[in-house]
Amino acid sequence: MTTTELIRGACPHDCPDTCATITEVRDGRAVAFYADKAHPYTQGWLCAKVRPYLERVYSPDRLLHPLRRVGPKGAGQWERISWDEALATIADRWRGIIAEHGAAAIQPYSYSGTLGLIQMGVCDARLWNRMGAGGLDRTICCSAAHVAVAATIGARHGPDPADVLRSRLVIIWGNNPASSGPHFMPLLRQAQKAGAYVVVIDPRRTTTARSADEHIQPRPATDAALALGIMQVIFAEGLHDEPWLEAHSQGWRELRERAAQYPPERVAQITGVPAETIVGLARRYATTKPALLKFADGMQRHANGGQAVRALCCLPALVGQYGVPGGGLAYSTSGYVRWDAEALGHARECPPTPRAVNMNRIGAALLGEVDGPPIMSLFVYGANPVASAPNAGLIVRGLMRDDLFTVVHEQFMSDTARYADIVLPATTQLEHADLHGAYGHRNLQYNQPAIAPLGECRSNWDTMRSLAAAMGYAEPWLQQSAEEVIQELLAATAPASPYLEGVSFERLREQGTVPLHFSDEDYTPFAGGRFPTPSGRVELRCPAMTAHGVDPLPDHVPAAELEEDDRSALSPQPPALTLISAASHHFVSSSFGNQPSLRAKEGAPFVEINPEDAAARGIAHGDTVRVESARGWCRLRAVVTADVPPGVAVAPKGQWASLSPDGRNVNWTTPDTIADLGGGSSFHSNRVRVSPA
Ligand SMILES: Nc1nc2c(c(=O)[nH]1)N[C@H]1C(S)=C(S)[C@@H](COP(=O)(O)OP(=O)(O)OC[C@H]3O[C@@H](n4cnc5c(=O)[nH]c(N)nc54)[C@H](O)[C@@H]3O)O[C@H]1N2
Ligand SMILES: Nc1nc2c(c(=O)[nH]1)N[C@H]1C(S)=C(S)[C@@H](COP(=O)(O)OP(=O)(O)OC[C@H]3O[C@@H](n4cnc5c(=O)[nH]c(N)nc54)[C@H](O)[C@@H]3O)O[C@H]1N2
Ligand code: SF4
Ligand SMILES: [Mo]
Repeated sequence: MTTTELIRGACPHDCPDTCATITEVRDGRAVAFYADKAHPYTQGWLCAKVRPYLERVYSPDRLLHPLRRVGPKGAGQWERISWDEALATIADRWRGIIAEHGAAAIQPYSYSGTLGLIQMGVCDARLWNRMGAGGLDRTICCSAAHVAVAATIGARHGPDPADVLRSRLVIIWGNNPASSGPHFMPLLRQAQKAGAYVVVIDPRRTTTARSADEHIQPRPATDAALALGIMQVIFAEGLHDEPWLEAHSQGWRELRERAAQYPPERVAQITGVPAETIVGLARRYATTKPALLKFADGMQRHANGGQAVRALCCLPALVGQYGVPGGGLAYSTSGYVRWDAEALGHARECPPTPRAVNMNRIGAALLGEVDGPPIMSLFVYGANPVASAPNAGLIVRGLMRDDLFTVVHEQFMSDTARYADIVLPATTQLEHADLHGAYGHRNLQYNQPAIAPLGECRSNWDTMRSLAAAMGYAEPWLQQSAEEVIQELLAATAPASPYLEGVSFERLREQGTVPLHFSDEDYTPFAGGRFPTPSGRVELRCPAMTAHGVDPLPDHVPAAELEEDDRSALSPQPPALTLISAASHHFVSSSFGNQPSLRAKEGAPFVEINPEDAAARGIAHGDTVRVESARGWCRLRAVVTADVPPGVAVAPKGQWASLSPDGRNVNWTTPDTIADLGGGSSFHSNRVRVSPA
């Protein structure tokens, strides 16, 4: 008799929602996949991307065996080899490179194909530490915000998303949850129905903006000015919460002086937002409570993104909203559990990391921009830099280097895998174990493997273990099972973490989802005005910023590339546009960008352009256009729409270059300039010319 097993899991993709999933397994095959109804945030539904997950798992395009390149780099000619041969080849090459250049010349590159503690976290640490390989600064997504948030309020602590039901005002600032974290939307709708006023601040009229009570469209990269303008009005009209600021903040009088430089008229000039709108928003923010300010990482992917986030983090303090249920700041909940670093990486038993490469500069680094030896081997896993990292043309040039030995561990023949010397097949979430925190809610989830690995696929961790053995590393912490590593991490982390009270591996395995533990005192982040900063206060003036080379007070520093005056009096060309390339609705970064049903829904790669800008360039709706920056170009289909304001264009990230008609995607144009804080990315500080192709 055949029985059906129900296996609990967690969605591993880079999304704040970290949904709880159920896989139905019969005769070793997954036959159904759906949301866990018991999970408080998943609420029994999955997004359009992940609902058809079995299409991904059982796709005929899955890589099932190791491959060796037999033609020129990038030509797509492969022969199948065994894992033993692949591992021996890699270990041989690496030993040679280590002997000649040192282990710094071996560069791992990984990011958010999976957010699992094991497959993303431990796999970024143990093997590479043991080897003394080159470090990777994982800066592509959110590092400017992480530094700004940590410096200002001390930790990425955030409310339970359901607390929005207590809010009377919700300002969603540069965040598009309708696409990027959809489980927030039903709660937002419910809050709005109960009378909360919803404001969206985004240059683009997004799906989220469409349903707001008010949509404010600043010019890209002017958010710090807008926030300071709001502060100016609040201070000037005496609407600030002075007793709260006195008791719980540092530097509010200096911030008031800084804000005084941003009266509404000046801010209107910088941001393009009318002065009355700024005054209206400031008054509303200061007088409607509880007021929640929610932002995410999209708005900080600018050259000045760090300071913009600093400014946003100051706002709730001015109106005394930190620590108020339904008020405060909703950025991320990922800071509650800080996994014990030593258990994660065993760094103390290893040589020091010789250097680190900022992943935003991977193209330049491959072409020699490194301290010390050149990168001689690149090992990519859980990432697709050719599709997702900035200035892709430069990355491809780097990958074409004859003397570079590239290994890519992937589920699919991605834009990046195409340039590999060796391709290794990777498991999907249904085929491996992992533990997941979330950045949009406050639960831990265990992902139990539902089916055996397809073909010869191995998980990231099993691949690391195999590589460790091939290199002759005998440390037991390079050979444990994923389950053992999870137990080690829980045991090492729990004693110092009040939020892990009552969490055990047994409970996780049994229940799938276990909520973090909150006492009445710390249920609401920063309750009582307590902040885990050096001063114990919210640091409006933040001395630590000086070490980052940034003003200790938030300020608007224009994003250099966006300020270039490219209108020559002699040139008949229309001016360049600012190109935002934020989340697509049907992909997660480039993940899913090859899934036929989702590609059909997303449509051919497009760029949105305002009717005025289209007319000035002789572009009609549906035309193929050339989008070109100082770095490179790509061709996209023009969508002429008033959803984007004049001067701005929008081309979502995530399309695969190799599946696009011109073999390129939007990242051939994006800047690899480093942002003002945390080595962050600046994808959207991108000046492009758009012309008929
Ligand atoms: N469907 C889907 N979901 C995703 C992803 C995906 O690719 N697709 N990506 C995932 C990842 S990796 C992340 S980090 C999160 C990101 O989550 P979000 O930050 O919500 O997503 P983004 O679309 O990157 O950016 C949000 C908005 O910022 C706006 N924006 C850009 N520049 C500015 C600016 O200067 N000022 C303001 N105010 N707004 C600006 C964009 O127009 C965009 O609508 O989403 C995750 N979820
Ligand atoms: N233009 C533009 N580009 C952007 C952004 C933007 O706003 N604009 N946003 C950036 C952001 S926020 C992010 S987070 C990055 C994300 O960039 P990346 O981290 O490179 O993520 P993806 O492009 O989704 O590629 C992940 C790859 O990992 C593979 N994968 C999934 N699970 C596993 C696994 O378990 N093992 C292995 N070995 N492979 C696996 C998938 O098949 C996929 O090809 O993209 C950035 N790129
Ligand atoms: S991508 Fe996000 S919304 Fe979709 S299933 Fe995964 S966690 Fe849930
Ligand atoms: Mo991201």
